[in-house]
Amino acid sequence: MGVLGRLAEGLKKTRAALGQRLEGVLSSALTEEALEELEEVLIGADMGVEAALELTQALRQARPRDTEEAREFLKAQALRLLGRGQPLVVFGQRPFVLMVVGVNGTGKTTTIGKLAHRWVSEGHSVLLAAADTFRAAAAEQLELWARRAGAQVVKQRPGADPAAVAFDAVKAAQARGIEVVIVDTAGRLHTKAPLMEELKKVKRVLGKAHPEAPQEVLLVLDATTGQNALRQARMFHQAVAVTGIALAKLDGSSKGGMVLAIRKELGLAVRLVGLGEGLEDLRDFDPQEFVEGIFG
Ligand SMILES: Nc1nc2c(ncn2[C@@H]2O[C@H](COP(=O)(O)OP(=O)(O)OP(=O)(O)O)[C@@H](O)[C@H]2O)c(=O)[nH]1
Ligand SMILES: [Mg+2]
Repeated sequence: MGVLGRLAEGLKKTRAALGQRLEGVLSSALTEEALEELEEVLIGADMGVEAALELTQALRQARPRDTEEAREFLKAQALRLLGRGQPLVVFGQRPFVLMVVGVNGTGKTTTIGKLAHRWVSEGHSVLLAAADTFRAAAAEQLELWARRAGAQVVKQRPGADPAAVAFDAVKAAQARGIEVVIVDTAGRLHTKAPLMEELKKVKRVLGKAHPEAPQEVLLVLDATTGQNALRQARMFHQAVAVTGIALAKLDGSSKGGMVLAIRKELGLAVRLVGLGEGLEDLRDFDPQEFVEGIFG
């Protein structure tokens, strides 16, 4: 790892994709034509039309004197759009309950394993709820992560009601004085209404086990999916009021610009990024480092 941290390292592909074209535009006289090209470059980097327009418009008005000034201005605007970092922290009346949702295979269970490891390392007691009762071997996968992290698990037989597992997990945590419950849910397509209803039920039932629960609802998006992830986010947000995003697989993605689209178009903050498959490969999303990482 160099001067740049792991997040900026993970943004290597995004930076490379943006690379020369951005360089070309910024080093030209910023004519209207060049600004239009910039807009295209930003949209091509998955920042979404709205964020791309906003950044370009700001640059149009700023009339920077040279490339460096243009780049710094772009960074400042992107940073303004992102706002301050919002790390995911344990809070509220015990237990703190985090519900984790998302489409199939985005990285939910892996992110939960990494989070459990982090919170256990910080001295919290953690219990994982295997509310993915749909996929065979989902509970075993979660148990494996729990063992690695030093967390407990509550599970039931395959096919059990996920809301019942979630409820039991919170009750078990209360009985055992555990501080954190992380609820793993089955991957589901945002377009399948009955599955989204099931998710709403899990959330409702968590509220019956503990009046504050779930204190956070984390949507895990796959950073390699780009604009489709935005559609997913919209539907999940509608169903269960997402409070934050974890962007997994950023290490293999050239679409890191989607962080800006998520913020601008959905008003949701990326709180965590996944940078690999290991226990330690999770970082808080740091807007400053992100902006340096993509505009370099
Ligand atoms: N490179 C990389 N791979 C990741 C990351 N996060 C998850 N993965 C991989 O993505 C695959 C799917 O991860 P899971 O955690 O099982 O995803 P899931 O959302 O729980 O999947 P379902 O429960 O089937 O919906 C696994 O092979 C993980 O190792 C990441 O940040 N970087
Ligand atoms: Mg899973």
